[in-house]
Amino acid sequence: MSAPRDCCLVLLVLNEINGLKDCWDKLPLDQFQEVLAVDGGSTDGSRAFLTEHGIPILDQSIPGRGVAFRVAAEASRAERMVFYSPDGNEDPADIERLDDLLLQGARLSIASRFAEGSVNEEDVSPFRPRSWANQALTRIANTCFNSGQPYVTDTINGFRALRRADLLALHTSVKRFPIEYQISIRALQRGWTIAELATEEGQRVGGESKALSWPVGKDHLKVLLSELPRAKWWQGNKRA
Ligand SMILES: Nc1nc2c(ncn2[C@@H]2O[C@H](COP(=O)(O)OP(=O)(O)O)[C@@H](O)[C@H]2O)c(=O)[nH]1
Ligand SMILES: [Mg+2]
Repeated sequence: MSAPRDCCLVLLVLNEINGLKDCWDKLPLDQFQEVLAVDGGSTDGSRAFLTEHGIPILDQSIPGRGVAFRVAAEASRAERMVFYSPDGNEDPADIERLDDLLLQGARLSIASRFAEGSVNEEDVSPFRPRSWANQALTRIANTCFNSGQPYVTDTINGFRALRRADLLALHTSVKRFPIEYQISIRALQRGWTIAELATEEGQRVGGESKALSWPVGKDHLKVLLSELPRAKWWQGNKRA
């Protein structure tokens, strides 16, 4: 058997008992030196399920996925981290692939719902507001912050991996959902190699999405505005 990866598999959990039960046997837990759950305050039995399966649970003093990312990075001792949401949207088969991309030289790897060959949860419907908003925000991020990297097709999906020290060094500040957008923008600003794999996004298994479209969309715009002073053309103008 190969040695476990020097990588932490982080489970981001807020009331995901159905998703946890559904994906559990497909998670490559024995391949990871460390597996941690960050819980945003579940009351549906998710905590008991994780405890029964021997997974340490980290608590957050305030809710939000952004906070959860930092709680995990501060507690982990592994070199690399894969962030996984056990809600049915993310394919467990991609977990190790994301870490492989880091081992092959990427500084950030992302499971893309919009790369060629990928599937996203709205593909079943002709009306795809979430995909359109995601792709528009991704286009803006590339236009403003990507200088010479291949186009990043999904700057927003949370299913991703990076080195723990890199995550800490980005000094992220977002408390809620747009944490991934801030990470992607800051990685683009720094010219990091970003590798994507085409993923098949599944449908949510039970529970509810906590990402309400309009408030989350607004939060993404706020992140974008706060990062704009570091956009490439803005920096260019300042130097001129
Ligand atoms: N630890 C933690 N996890 C969260 C929080 N908010 C959402 N999550 C988890 O993040 C994942 C993605 O959330 P979800 O509502 O499905 O967002 P969507 O996939 O964009 O609709 C799920 O596994 C949630 O349980 C939070 O505040 N803290
Ligand atoms: Mg989800």
